Amino acid sequence: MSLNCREDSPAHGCFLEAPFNYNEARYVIIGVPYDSTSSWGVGSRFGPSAIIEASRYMDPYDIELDCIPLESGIHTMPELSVMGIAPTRMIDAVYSKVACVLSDGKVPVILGGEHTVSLGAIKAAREFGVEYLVVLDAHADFYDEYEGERFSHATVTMRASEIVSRTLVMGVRTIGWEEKKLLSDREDVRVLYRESLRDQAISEIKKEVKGRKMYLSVDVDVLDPCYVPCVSTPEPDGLSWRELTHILREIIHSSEVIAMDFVEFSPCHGMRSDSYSIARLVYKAIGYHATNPRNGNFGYNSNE
Ligand SMILES: [Mn+2]
Repeated sequence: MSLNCREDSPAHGCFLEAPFNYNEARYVIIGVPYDSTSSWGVGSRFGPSAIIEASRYMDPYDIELDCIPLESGIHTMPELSVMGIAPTRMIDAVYSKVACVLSDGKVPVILGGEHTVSLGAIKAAREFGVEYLVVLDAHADFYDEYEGERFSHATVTMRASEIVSRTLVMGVRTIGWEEKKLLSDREDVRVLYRESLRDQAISEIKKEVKGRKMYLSVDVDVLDPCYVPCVSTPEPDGLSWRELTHILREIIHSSEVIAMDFVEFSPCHGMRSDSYSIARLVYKAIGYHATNPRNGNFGYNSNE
């Protein structure tokens, strides 16, 4: 495996305008501008740059955590050049980059792009001992094939579940009959529908993931479209900001997340609030990670 992960900072700017070089950073932002298989609302190739641009306007102090997670070091890599290539080649490119960053002991934070970008990252994480996958998504994405394609935004969780031993999908509020049938044959995959995401279910999940090495994938359409209207397939009755950040905090503080992604954001022209919200969400997740006593430098006491 090549160990040359270090590259110059990108021309389009860095997350939070952070001046950290690769060697001194704990977290590495990897933009994957790819949207070849979306069926509706193509444009997630512009997601990574819109999130990074919006992040420049955030204050790095986190009120909830009472610390500056940025002090752990966040480096932004140049975007991967994957637009227009076949999904399998894009997945290979993501795999190589993420494996490289993991082998340097850093935490890759992938910004999509459509959801298929996760597959390369999950494959890399699997080689670093991850057996457990948590996906937050409005959609089950559990088709075996979609429009003749095995690697598609609608098959991504099915493909991902073939890489890891255990998959948990949270926040689903739309699913096909065929997907439901495929799921009923799979004891290793659990779907928690949107309406069952109550406190009790979340504390059960917290126990289940405790101490486990984990990959976390957030399709931002899990949020209600009032927060993030510009996604490939917006679905009503999504999670509120508070519900989602609560779930992220519980999962990230209980388990050992080694890599994560935020996908499916398709910025709309002239709208700034949702790219800002996603930048904030990415930074929140980094903050939760940095304040997990197993991972971080901040000694934050979560209420177990
Ligand atoms: Mn989705």
